[in-house]
Amino acid sequence: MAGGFFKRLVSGLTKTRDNIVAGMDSIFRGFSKIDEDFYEELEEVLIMGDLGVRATMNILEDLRKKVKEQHIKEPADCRQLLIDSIKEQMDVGEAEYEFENRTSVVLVIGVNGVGKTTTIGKLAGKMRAEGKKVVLAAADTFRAAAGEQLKEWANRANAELIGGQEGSDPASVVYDAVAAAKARHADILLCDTAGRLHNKKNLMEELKKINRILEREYPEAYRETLVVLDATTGQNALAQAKEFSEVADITGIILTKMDGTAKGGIAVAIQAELGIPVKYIGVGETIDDLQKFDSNEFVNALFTSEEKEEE
Ligand SMILES: Nc1nc2c(ncn2[C@@H]2O[C@H](COP(=O)(O)OP(=O)(O)OP(=O)(O)O)[C@@H](O)[C@H]2O)c(=O)[nH]1
Ligand SMILES: [Mg+2]
Repeated sequence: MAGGFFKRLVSGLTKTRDNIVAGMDSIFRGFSKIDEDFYEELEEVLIMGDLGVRATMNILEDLRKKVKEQHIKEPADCRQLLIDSIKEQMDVGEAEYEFENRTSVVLVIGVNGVGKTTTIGKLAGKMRAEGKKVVLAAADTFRAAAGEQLKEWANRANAELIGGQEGSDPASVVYDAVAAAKARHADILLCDTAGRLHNKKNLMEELKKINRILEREYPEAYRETLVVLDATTGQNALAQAKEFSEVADITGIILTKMDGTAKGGIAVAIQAELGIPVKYIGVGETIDDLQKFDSNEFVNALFTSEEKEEE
């Protein structure tokens, strides 16, 4: 099971593990029987670990039921039941990556600073490495340096960039980018958007406009709308995901800054509460720091100690 990939995930989740699993294990060790106090302490660890209220309640309910049915007496015997239950909570079916194999448009949305532009750069790098033709649309015309930043990523990834003047209409940038993507027979068009729209109504209007252009100009393309969330913001990220799901048909989530955060449990909350798959996680600032997300693997990595992995 080792392998560099899993090892990196295990090591990236160190703080989250210290936050959640260490707390759980001390409860399993500290309690001699399964009573109300035991459940209450577990609840606190799960909530503090950013698993979210709903997932926490479901997990505990499931645990109580299994403890009863299987006549479990030892707190330590609950560990595996909890792991299984967390996995069940996160089950949203297998994440689909069809857009990677088809002619597609990926719209990347999220509030400012979460890592949209960086993630697009990483995705572009990944697709280019697979030999795909990639076009980037710099549809964040709101922030002065946004186009330049994406341009650097385009150079790094060796992808083509279509941009517009600062303050120009993002939908018109998307229009131009679609034309370019068609002319060059691109496999994938990645659209960066502005994170700084003053309110929900503006955001909704802008997304609507962009979607209209895509539907009209590029109906043959497979559509993917990914919301980028900063894992270090914990419950705030969950709230953002909810807001975006009200204004857009989200097909997946990208959780960034999973490296070094203690709040990785938010991945559980998002899948359990919203039923939207986390498709990628960002684990650093360089072009290679984007990984596909698999919840089983995530939970396994969370409950594996680094020492054990090295044995
Ligand atoms: N450690 C770490 N840093 C990241 C990750 N993803 C993005 N960042 C950093 O987060 C900061 C913001 O990233 P951007 O890509 O500019 O975020 P954005 O959402 O495009 O921001 P706006 O365009 O201002 O809305 C940068 O310093 C990135 O290097 C990640 O997975 N891990
Ligand atoms: Mg940006």
